Amino acid sequence: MATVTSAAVAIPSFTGLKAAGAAKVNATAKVSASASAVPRLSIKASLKDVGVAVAATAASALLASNAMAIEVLLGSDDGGLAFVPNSFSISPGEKIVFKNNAGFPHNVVFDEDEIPSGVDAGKISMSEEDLLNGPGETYAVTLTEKGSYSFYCSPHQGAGMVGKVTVN
Ligand SMILES: [Cu+2]
Repeated sequence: MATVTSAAVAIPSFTGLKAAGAAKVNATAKVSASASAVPRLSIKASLKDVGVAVAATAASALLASNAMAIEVLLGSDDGGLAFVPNSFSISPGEKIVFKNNAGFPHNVVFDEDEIPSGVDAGKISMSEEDLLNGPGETYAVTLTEKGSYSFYCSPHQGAGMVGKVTVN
C-alpha cells in the first residue's frame, strides 16, 4: 500500500483519536493534581506527551487492521469535485470503499480502455446512470487483477473527477 494512501486514510481517524486521547488526558490530569501536591503544570505536560504517543500508536493499530480496505472520498472536504485520494496503490484483493463526502451525486465508473485486459469494466463499475445521492453512501469494489485502472465519476468527469488505482 502506498504511503500517500495510508496517510490520507489515517488523517480522519487520527484526528478523532487525538481528540479522544486529549480528553482522557485532561480527566487524568485533574485527578492526579487533586490527589497530590506535585505542580499541576508539569503533570499536565507529561501526560499530554503520553496521550499523543498513545494516540499515534492507536492510529497505527487502526491502519494495520484496515490493511485490506481503503477508503476513497467522493468530493473533497472543500467541495471540490475529486476523488480523495485520486491516485493510489493497493494489493490484489484489497477492498476499495468509495464514500460520498461532498458535492454529490457521484458515481464510480472504470474506463474499459484503461483497465487490465481480461477485466470486465461492467463488473467493477457502477452503471453510468446509477448515482450515490446521500451523504456517506458507499460503493465498494475489490480488484484482484494486477495492473493499473482508471476510473471516473460520470456526472463530473468533465470537471476532472477522475482517478487511478494501481494493483500491485
Ligand atoms: Cu462526482
